[in-house]
Amino acid sequence: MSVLHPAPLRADLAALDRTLVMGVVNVTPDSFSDGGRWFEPDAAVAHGLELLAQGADLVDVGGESTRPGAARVDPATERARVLPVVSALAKAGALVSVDTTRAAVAADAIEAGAALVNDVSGGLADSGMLPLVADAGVVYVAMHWRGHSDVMDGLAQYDDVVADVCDELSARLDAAVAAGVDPGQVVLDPGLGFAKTGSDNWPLLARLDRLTALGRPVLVGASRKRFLGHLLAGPDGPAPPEARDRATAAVSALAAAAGAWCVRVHEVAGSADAVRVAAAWTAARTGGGRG
Ligand code: PMM
Repeated sequence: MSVLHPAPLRADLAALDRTLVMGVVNVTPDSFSDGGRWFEPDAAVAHGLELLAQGADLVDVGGESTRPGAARVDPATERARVLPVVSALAKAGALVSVDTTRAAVAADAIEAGAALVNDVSGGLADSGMLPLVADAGVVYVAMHWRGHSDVMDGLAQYDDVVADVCDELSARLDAAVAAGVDPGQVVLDPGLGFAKTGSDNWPLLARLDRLTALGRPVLVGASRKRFLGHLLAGPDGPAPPEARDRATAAVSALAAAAGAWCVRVHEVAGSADAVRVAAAWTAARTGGGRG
């Protein structure tokens, strides 16, 4: 087995020797990539099921936009957006992750069937989050973060972006362990686009080995992000979010080949193929060729 999985992870997924694909279900009116399309609970549930049918291994349900500049939603609104969707998808047999920085929302989502907590603040936004994760024993994604979306663009100052992000994530892992979280529960994420300039994202991808060297599974969320829009810019300016899916799939292939545990994507089919290509490629290199 070359892919390092966190624990506890559902047995069928823990048995896979490839990078997993997390499909994004944003129950928000204003996400940068798909804002508003799945805002009604029924539409969000149907979209989650469609992503699973297209090959997602798990789905990530979020009710608060983290688009650069976005204002916060209140906890009651966030809760009302995510809980019915988490509950319905979990009941349908999906492995569900909840994308929240709030401990109370995470606790209710776990109660409703979520098996993962995806916290873009890595425990910094809510002091109750790490104790909750320790207590609940769920998989915890700790993303690199320096501040909420309304201020994060001003916080993109690094001496050496790869070293600084690794140091800050390492500190979040230490904080989680100090709060009683088992290190085996923790997944680390470089937080592409969060307090990062466009050019900060590429070294983080290119040196994913520095992040995997911290000894924890790594999640990569490049899907439809601004830096891909700039990469693919034409005469009319940056490519729009929906035109970034092929580039996202290319990142998924490269991230998987570099040892990522999971890729978080809006368009699943391309990345589902990409992670399988990377697994066959890696297996052949290590002498265990398949297919
Ligand atoms: N990016 C977004 C939201 N949640 N979670 C993790 N772990 N990593 C990410 O990179 C990440 C995330 C922003 O994208 P969206 O608004 O399209 O969901």
